[in-house]
Amino acid sequence: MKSSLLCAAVSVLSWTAAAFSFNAYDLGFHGLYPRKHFHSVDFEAPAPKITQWDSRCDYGNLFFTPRGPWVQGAARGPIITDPRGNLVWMDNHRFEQAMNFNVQKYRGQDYLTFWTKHRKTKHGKPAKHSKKSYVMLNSSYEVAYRIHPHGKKLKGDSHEFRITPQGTALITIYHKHQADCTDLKLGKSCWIQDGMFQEIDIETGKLLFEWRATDHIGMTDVFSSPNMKDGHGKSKADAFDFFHINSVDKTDSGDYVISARYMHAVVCISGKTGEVIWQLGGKNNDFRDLNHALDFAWQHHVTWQGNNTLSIFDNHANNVFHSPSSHSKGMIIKLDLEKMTATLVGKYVHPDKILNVSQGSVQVVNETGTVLVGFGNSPTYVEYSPEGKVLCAAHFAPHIAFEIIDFGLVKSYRIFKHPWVGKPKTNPAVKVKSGKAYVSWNGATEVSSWRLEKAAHGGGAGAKGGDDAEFVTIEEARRDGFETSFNLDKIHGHVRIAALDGARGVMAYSAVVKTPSPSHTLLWSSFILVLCFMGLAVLYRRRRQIPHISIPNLKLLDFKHRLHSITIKKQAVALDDLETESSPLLLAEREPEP
Ligand SMILES: *[C@@H]1O[C@H](CO)[C@@H](O)[C@H](O)[C@H]1NC(C)=O
Ligand SMILES: *[C@@H]1O[C@H](CO)[C@@H](O)[C@H](O)[C@H]1NC(C)=O
Ligand SMILES: *[C@@H]1O[C@H](CO)[C@@H](O)[C@H](O)[C@H]1NC(C)=O
Ligand SMILES: CC(=O)N[C@H]1CO[C@H](CO)[C@@H](O)[C@@H]1O
Repeated sequence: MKSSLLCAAVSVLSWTAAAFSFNAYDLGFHGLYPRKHFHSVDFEAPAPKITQWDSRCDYGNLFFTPRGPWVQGAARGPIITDPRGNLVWMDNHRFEQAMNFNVQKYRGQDYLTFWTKHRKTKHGKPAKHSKKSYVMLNSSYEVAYRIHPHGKKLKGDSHEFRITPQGTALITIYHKHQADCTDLKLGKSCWIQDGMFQEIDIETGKLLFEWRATDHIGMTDVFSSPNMKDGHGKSKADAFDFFHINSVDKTDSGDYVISARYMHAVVCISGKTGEVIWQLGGKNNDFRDLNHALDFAWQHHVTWQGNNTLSIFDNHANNVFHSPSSHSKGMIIKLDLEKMTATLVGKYVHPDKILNVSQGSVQVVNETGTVLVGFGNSPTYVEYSPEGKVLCAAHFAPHIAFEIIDFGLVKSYRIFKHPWVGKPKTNPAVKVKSGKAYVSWNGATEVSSWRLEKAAHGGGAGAKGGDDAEFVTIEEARRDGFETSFNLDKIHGHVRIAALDGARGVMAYSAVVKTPSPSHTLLWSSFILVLCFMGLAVLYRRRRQIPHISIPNLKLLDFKHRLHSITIKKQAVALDDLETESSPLLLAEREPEP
């Protein structure tokens, strides 16, 4: 009896050890969404764990949008990190919720593009409804274009925002209306969520093309059936999402390829008539499968790669109950449009054989030829060689939060990799704290070092003006990730920090800040000493009354951060848009409309 118990305990332990490799990160000791904090700014950046690395991944920056019930307050918003996970830029102030964050070219310039929504305010209070739009930020992180769908009451949906070489935007829309649902066995009239897309000219805002699923797709061609997540069709609020469009792209011939998740198909739509030209996968498949090229279901992010080639993220599952033998994967499929055959030319499986129900992306990184796959609902991404060999793998939440049951506590709809040059119009942020000066400059990609300078004449009113002549260089330091620090030992008076480019030219100065004067330091240290002494005395007296409780290894700093994030979390939850994250158990990534 005893030995079998022991045996069970040992096997459970070794399973846990194997699954989470017994490290603090994966067991959740750093929280269910580990974050990096800074002194100079109030950001909570992701702290990804990299489990595999190859120098071929040292290229560009990563663009993603962590979200979910565990990503709140200062942790939200669009995020750029370098390939090793160091923060480059985030904005939790203007864009608290973003999805599909990417870099796209428009008229030869790179823009940061994403879908976002922000809560309107009414009499100073957050209103019930939020405003949704697609945003393009230029290299100084300013809104250069904002795009809205055409049509009364049509709202821009988060699934797609693609800019074409012709300077147009492709967007998706979910439109609720009443329809004849006899084919769905839901009666003569039910509420559905129609799948639509529009092509809009970015410069003029003109609508160039619009397509709607119910005009061209039979309702019997889908694999979905009414359920809690997708609605039952009984009322507008309960409209049945029968089609689930989740990506649109344009082919070289001016037609469109869309991903219809609930059809398990990629559909090519005529740019002239809106008719279906061909369908890959699903009930009306037109292609002969040469090597498991049609082995996908509930897919996302279909991209036209040119030369009759498609990339697809094959989710392969639609609910948490699934067979352990199947898994999600990135796929590259080559079509022959004369012989009507489909060939699988690339297959990208997660090293942990992840199977995930929603979201996800596949990007062929043009410049390196690698393939970056984001696993959507699971907070992990992997970069592969074209042949499918895992080069780099990382996750931004502990294994414990997504390997056992994955309720999407932390996730990113898609993830992309691109080179990016950012030149913010702000100034570097500086903070003097505990004998150090901390400096950072959100989004400034061209800073290579920092220079600490001191006001020459002991500071005072003159120093505030920031006249160059009055400052002398004390020290230079190479940029060290997002935030760099200088020791201020024996430096008294007013200081400022200059951001230097590769040629050591000054790009900008921080504000001028005062370092604590020696007399103050002395005063404070004696005051703190007295406080400590008093504290000790009180503790000593208490100890004789109550039993001793030891708190193992609790760092004061951690505690402060935790306290801080709890306060922020509370505020954020109160203000949070309940539409999206109130039901983490409903694994759909779509934005149910109010
Ligand atoms: C970015 O957009 C803002 C606002 O439209 C504009 O003032 C600024 O000049 C633009 N910056 C660049 C580098 O294009
Ligand atoms: C396009 O595909 C054909 C057939 O697979 C191949 O021979 C050709 O090299 C490809 N062209 C490009 C530019 O990739
Ligand atoms: C891909 O990269 C090549 C050079 O590496 C460039 O000529 C081409 O325009 C790029 N294509 C896209 C779509 O960015
Ligand atoms: C929701 C869901 O299917 N999550 C799965 C993601 O992948 C891991 C690894 O296979 C599974 O354990 C989760 O259940």
